[in-house]
Amino acid sequence: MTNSKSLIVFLTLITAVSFHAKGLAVSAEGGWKASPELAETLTKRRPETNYYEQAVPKYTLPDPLVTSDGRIVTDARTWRTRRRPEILELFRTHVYGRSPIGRPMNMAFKVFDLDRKALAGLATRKQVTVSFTGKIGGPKMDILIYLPNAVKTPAATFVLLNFGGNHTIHPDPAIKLSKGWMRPGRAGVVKNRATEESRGRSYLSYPVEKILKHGYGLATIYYGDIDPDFHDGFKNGVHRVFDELFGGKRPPDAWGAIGAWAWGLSRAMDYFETDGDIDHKRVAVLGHSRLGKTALWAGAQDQRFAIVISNNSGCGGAALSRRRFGETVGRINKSFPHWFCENFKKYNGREDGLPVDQHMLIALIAPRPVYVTSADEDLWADPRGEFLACRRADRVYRLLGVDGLGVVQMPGLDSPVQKGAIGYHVRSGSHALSEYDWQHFMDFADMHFTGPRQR
Ligand code: GTR
Repeated sequence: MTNSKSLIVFLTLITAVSFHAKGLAVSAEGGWKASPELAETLTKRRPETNYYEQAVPKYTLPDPLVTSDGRIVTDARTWRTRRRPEILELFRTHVYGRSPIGRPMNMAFKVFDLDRKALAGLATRKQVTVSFTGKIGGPKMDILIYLPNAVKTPAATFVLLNFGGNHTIHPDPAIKLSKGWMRPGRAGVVKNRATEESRGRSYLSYPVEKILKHGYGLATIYYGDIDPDFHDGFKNGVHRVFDELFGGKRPPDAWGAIGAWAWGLSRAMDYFETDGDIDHKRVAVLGHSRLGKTALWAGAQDQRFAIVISNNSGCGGAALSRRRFGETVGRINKSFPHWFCENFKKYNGREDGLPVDQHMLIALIAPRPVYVTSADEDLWADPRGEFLACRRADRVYRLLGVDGLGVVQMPGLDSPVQKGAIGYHVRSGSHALSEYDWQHFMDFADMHFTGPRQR
């Protein structure tokens, strides 16, 4: 290398380092920015994906406060009676599909485990089988519930679906080992079935003791109980049984897997309403990633969920589709053809044609509190797109008389915004559900549930 060449390399390196340092300083003060180095690395891995802010196309979002026939919504009543139902219908028709409405007629609950001195006396543990049709051999799910013994019941409770089976969230040997079909690649999964090896393997994402000590209950369900996460033409899980009840035909707006998982969360809520130890008026539904998309859709449809939390939900979750940053509609429908309804595929590569965008999904939750998180390294899920969806939902919250997000600028890294009914943070690190996230969910719940310990 000649001297002048090495000088150029040296100067470029210095500039890159100072640019990076400056980038960090800027994000601490005035808003998070994706690391350019990370964007470059990810682009090399997936050249067809956009990871650069400057390459986000110009787009116009549909206005949550203008009805499809052009009327401006200026009062809460018109929102509730006209615009909200209209938006809900649009999401059913074009995105997630239509699920059976309400509680199935013969659904039955069976508490098959009750231990009031679980986890060395810290908790009451219950395990409940929900038989969706009440028929032997019919589809069913198991709910694992831990309730804090130190607070008076009924307890405010977090409910979430899990990826690996209930037994993966904690080493407690009494948790029933999940028998359902599992996606390959998870620790302790052999031939698509869980083994004892997988017990407690996901405990880092479920700080059970911490949640209980804080005064909250925790309920969780293996998502594959409701619908196994692979494309089988909707023959297994709850789809087949309930599709049959509706004549066996699957129209282009029939429910996909996310619709089914969200429906399962509502069935868990049906159970909570019957359990005197759970405060069903103070249930927060949450989920990570694909299950974050699910939590948002569950909370949007079922207003019994008092708080809704989306962790790194990305495309088809909290992120605005029109930005086409990271995962896109076309990409997600290709990788996971069973998640959304058939109609959603019409918008592959034509996001601007969608009559909704994801800020309207958040608006459907209003005025109930909603918390959205992103992770610094999770550019696939488009952190800025997730923040912007919150910001664009803010007007609906304000129309309904509550403070929404309360900020215009994206906050810096690890600087949560938790002032109003819309909470948001972008945390250091990668795509995951972490203890940091839980800490902020609990703080947020304390604020909106008037504190679990004051009872
Ligand atoms: C990815 C998918 C994301 C997200 C994630 C997950 O493969 O592209 O939309 O849902 O899976 O659920 O872990």
